[in-house]
Amino acid sequence: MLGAGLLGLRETLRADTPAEPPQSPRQNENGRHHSPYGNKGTHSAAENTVGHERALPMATPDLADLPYELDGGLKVFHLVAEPVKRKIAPFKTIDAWGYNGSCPGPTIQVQQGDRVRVIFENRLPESTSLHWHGLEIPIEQDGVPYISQKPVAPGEKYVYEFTVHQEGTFFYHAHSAMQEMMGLIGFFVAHPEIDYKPRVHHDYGLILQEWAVLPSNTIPNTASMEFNWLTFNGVSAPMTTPLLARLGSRVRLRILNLGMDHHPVHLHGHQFVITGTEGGRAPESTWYPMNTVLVGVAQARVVEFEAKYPGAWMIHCHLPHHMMNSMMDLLRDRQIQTADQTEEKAVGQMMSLAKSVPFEHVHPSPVAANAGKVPGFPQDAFMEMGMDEVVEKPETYGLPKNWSAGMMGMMTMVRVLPEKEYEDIIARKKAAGGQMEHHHES
Ligand SMILES: [Cu+2]
Repeated sequence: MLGAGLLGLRETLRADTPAEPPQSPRQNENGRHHSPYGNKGTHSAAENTVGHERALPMATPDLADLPYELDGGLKVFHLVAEPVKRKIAPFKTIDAWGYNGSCPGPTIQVQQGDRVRVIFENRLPESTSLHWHGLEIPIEQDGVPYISQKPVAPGEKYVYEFTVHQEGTFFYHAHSAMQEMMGLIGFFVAHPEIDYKPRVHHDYGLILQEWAVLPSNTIPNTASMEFNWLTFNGVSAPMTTPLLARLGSRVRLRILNLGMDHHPVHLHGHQFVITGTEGGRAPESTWYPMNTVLVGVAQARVVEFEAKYPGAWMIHCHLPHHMMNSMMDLLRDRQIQTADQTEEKAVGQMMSLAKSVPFEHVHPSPVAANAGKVPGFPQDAFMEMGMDEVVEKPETYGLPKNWSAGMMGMMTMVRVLPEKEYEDIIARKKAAGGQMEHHHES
């Protein structure tokens, strides 16, 4: 089962962006689009997308899809809760909890109307359960310890089975507060029987999480309110894999939040509309233009926009402290020192980090000769950490040199690319093929 599962993961990782994306948005709208996802062996969400009115599967960058097997008409998934080592930044790996070796867990995608069975196994050191957030299912399937079921003890299995009559962006998670903060969450997307209009050409999912991990520690402090690591799909910028969109295409972004804070997620250079919530699709009469959406705890917000302008456009939480990574690890056991800082000392700090993770340290942006005499200095000076080579992947190809110095914390970008450049990166992704897992694994 594990072997088949891994195979399935590999297949679905490639599905990150369609192997043969629609030739042009128009062609897709005409309904000529057929699923590019040929699946052998295990099935994935793509299996049911052949019909021309069926939705594209969502891609979850830096995470895999959960494959399933068919038992008659029933889709059978296997989920294992277990401790997971997750590399959230090139120089920071944490001990989180997740599912099937992944934190957040792999993405489950089904069709509205599907009958679903999830064979769940608990390999955590304590009892847990699985809650299906937002799904209208019988109380026995609700996954709340003591209320709707006996907690699943370590080493035990439990089978959930239900019919998904809804469409929308849902999630699965442990229904125990501290376990949620250890990372036990994943997407559960139910695609509509007939695709939403207007149709989109790219569909991406982002899970927002926050972590309190002290310097030289690897275990999140789930009782702390001082979060120093902020992640999209389990990685901090600049490790987040950029989203790709063809110029002129329509893009859907599903943003899900499970943590202690609400995150105002901002998109640069474009306006979007909220087309759905954790409760399903929103009627078009409710759509209005905006570019920052507040994604509250336990909420999902689905936004859509026309990728009209070429460029690398940021998508990020706009809370200032969420636009940074922990700077504390720079000096291992000490917080970064910026008071009485000289340029020489600042560069020295960066170099000490560069020794442990080889990256080309680009000299920080210039400061004034009298900087030290100006009250308040320094603020962002000395904070840049360009590490382009360390986080290089096909999706970063062609970005301006030292781009990674501008990426920290809860940030990613959507790269709106003209046809030729888009195809070039897709070709590079294909060529990278088997090496792709390297970037996605913890
Ligand atoms: Cu935030």
